[in-house]
Amino acid sequence: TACGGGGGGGQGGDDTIVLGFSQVGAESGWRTANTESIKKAAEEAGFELKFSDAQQQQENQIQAIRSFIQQGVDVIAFSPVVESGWDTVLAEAKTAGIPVVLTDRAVDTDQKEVYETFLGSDFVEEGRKAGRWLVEEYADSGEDVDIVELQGTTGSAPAIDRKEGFAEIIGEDDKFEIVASQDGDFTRSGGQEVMQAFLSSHDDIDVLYAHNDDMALGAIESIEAAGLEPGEDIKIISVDGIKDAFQAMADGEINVVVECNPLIGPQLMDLVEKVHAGEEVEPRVEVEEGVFTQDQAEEELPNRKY
Ligand code: GYE
Repeated sequence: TACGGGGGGGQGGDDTIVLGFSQVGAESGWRTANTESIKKAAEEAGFELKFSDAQQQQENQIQAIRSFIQQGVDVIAFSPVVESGWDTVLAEAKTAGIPVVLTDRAVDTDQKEVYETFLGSDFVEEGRKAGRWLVEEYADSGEDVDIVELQGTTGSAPAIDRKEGFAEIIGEDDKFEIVASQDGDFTRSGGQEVMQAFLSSHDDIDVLYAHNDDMALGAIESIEAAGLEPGEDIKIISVDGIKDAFQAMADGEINVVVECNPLIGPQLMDLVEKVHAGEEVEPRVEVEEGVFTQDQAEEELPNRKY
């Protein structure tokens, strides 16, 4: 009857909540922190967690969800790698009577009531915050500002929304132009390779907007390799706020980071418990986040938890 010590492998009693979680992958510092937060919070909540890593492939996620359904877990949660293509498997979970909670990334569906709630950030707003910083930074300049954009995984909610929010704000002034925009898959190597290609086809890049820190950090290597100074010759805006990006900001290499908080494990477990108990939950639960610039980086660095 002891309910402590979830890590020991012994299955809890009948009332232990079994949660199946399908994670996107391990593509970024953000994702690693997110996974740790979820595992720790599940353990603290006394849930049995079945965790599956999809290695950024939708097929793997669909397979994992089907296997959770087969095993008859109590609740399924997942962070969908891309927005579309979920209708069938979500309908299967619904038919099986297993509630689904979306975390971090949203899905695009017309189906009604196929998931209980979505816990995550407002990615459009993150893109707007990035755009607002840029507009302010170049407020006194009459010259054209040539921007390159490193997009996150094609078809993923954060890539679609961060692009949209940013474009909405910079679109208010003609001097801003996105001269190239490409998928770097949210990874350091992706950022490095795509930035290298951008640099070889464009001579006058003023700004890099990267949809996450890992791509920005990869891009910094290519900018340096091209004999340019990141943060000076090319201003860099990125999203997430991992420690390495704060270090790069403190070193003057990244100019601004829009925060996206991955530490959503405790909020997720809370929602899982509620939907399991059949309680009403809000259809959308948001995460709080800020914007940080170089002058705050040094001071904020010791406070960063991811
Ligand atoms: O920004 C990126 C990660 O979905 C918000 O995924 C998440 C994004 C995050 O790979 O670093």
